Amino acid sequence: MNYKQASFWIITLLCIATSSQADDGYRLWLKYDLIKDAAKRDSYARSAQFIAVSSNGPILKSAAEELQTGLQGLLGKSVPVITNSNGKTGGITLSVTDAPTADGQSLNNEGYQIAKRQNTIVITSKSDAGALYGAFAFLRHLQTLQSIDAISVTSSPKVKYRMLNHWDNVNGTIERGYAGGSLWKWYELPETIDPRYKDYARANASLGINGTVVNNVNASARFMTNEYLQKVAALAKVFRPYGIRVYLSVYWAAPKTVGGLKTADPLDPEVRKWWTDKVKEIYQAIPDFGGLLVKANSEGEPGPQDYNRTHADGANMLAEAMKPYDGVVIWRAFVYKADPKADRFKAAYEEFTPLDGQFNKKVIVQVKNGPIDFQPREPFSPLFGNMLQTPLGMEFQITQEYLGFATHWVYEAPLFKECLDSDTYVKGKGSPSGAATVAKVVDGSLHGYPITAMAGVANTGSDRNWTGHPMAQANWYAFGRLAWDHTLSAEAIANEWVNMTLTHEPQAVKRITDLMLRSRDIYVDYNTPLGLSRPWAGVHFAPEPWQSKSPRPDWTAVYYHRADSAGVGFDRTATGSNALAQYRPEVQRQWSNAETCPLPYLLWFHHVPWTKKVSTGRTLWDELCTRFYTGADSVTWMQQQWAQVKPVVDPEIHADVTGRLANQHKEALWWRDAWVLYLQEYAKQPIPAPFKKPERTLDDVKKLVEIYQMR
Ligand code: GCV
Repeated sequence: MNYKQASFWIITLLCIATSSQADDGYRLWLKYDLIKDAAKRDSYARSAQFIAVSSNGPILKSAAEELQTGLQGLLGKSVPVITNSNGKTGGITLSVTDAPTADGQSLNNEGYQIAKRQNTIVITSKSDAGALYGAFAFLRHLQTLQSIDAISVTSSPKVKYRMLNHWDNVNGTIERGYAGGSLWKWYELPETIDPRYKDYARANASLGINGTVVNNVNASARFMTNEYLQKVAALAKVFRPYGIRVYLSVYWAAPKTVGGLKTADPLDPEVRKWWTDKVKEIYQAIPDFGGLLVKANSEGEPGPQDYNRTHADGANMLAEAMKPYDGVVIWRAFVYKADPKADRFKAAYEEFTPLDGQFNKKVIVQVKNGPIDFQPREPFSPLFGNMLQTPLGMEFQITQEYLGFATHWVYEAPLFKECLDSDTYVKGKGSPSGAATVAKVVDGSLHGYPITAMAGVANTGSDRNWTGHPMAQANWYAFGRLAWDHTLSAEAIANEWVNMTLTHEPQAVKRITDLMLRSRDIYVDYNTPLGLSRPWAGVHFAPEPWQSKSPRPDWTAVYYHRADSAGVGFDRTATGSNALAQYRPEVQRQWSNAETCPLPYLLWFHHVPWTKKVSTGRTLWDELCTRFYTGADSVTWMQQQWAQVKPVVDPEIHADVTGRLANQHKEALWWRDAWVLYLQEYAKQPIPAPFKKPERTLDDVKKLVEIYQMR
């Protein structure tokens, strides 16, 4: 071997060695790396000698294929798929049956049971999709190193439609996307199918997500053309074997833009016919099409109100068109008008509660978790306590529009849980006693809604690791797990995800889980503590609490925090906008008194004097400063915790997160300084000890922010 050949081999071997170590995050939580503990591997392998599948349907095929891939990776052995076990034991059987489960536990159509019977793992379900979810749940069991000796898991989804909403545009950009461009290559579809589409479907199916709205709610009319429907149909074909149905966002004026009609009035017979024909065309292209999502008369989008019709008129017209098919209409309640005197907080309630009971039974009204817009901390939307006759779907935002984009590490499960576990105090059929939580409204158990839904605005993009920030994968994961079962705890989900994605080392698992669980409160502390909200302008990233100029008052920052020489916060009690009246009396009682209102919501509902003592014993000003300073300092704690786990986390992921945390710290200080220097101009109070006055001036911070606004 000459010198050239030798160096070629050295470089090649080095490359192989490094690439087999480095983890680019593409595999998400479906890593299936070889389990290091040989005894554990052997114990699993004894029950994984074959995979028996009774039929060859596409979804069952996916389930068997996933089990094969997973077992190959985790156990390092190839497991055959057979169609009939012929009484053999020691394998895994996927059994789709209508018969009751062995122990009589009930399953709904997509649920599964995993049990060990005579040395065989039996995954029982009523549908092929249930078997697929059971297969993923079994793999999760192995990935989290749990014993399968007496495995007994029974699980059914609590919500029927569990979906991602992609705000992806036809030109490949994503509205509020921070992980690259769109996953969907519209210009290449339908002829070219990116293999990534299948991995996207696998990841979603592993969580039980069964629907995806592929285009932005600020919708393009193009999706209502046959040209684009063929592209969407090609995606649907890839997703189908994973139990995922495709949905489309609707541009309300499509009958005009695409159909050449003079109007989009929902009561116009020609418009109605146009939609009936269009829906028929959609189902011809995509027989299992899931339904239509509509943002109407919101933020400049057209809608039925343009013709003096109501949201119900619009939704019901589409529902009529959908009548022959197994699909739904999802109508968003995210509406507010540019009224300088109004409180935006109240808008959705005011427009939608008068329509309760007027919607067609195929309609779900999709409500954002809070009344404003996905803020780092919001009280639950009052609609959840006030639409007893209308199925309300939950809309969470997974993408971190207001949570630091892909720079800040914020684990969102505590945010989702906080809303889901909030008590609306509404009386329902399902739970006249006990907490009437938002979750029970959404899952239909309280009012007996026939259809139920939970949606998450996706944080996926074309970045190799899907979500930009590697830790943001946990937010996709957590959304999916909670959409399946909202009773899971944020901690249990984090623990599962860390084990599957980062490390099994117990101390590191605990450290990372703790870090995740605190991360959202830390962000809130340096960003919008005590119920401050929406301190941003256009980009929703840089602090701009001073921003007061906009064509619309409700698009300024000062509209929300209302800082003045007397104090800060939005008075939403009876002396102010009285938005509190939209909640049940029990909720009003908790929040209407500034003395007893929980601190996290204080400035959402009260304009509080700077020197007023709050429940911690500090004055409001001191408490705010304490939050801003300790919040920003806590990012240093996050950095220290993360540094500790370096030996047991993949080096590429570790380095990536280390860089992002450094950035987060820099920006947290920036948030802190922007807020305290700005508010100090009104509060006229010193920064309390032991905190030190920022070294920069308010002008310095404003200049920094200007950079982020430059074109
Ligand atoms: C898709 C917020 C976002 C918009 C988004 C809108 C909505 O206002 O900033 O980008 O538009 O919510 O949810 O419709």
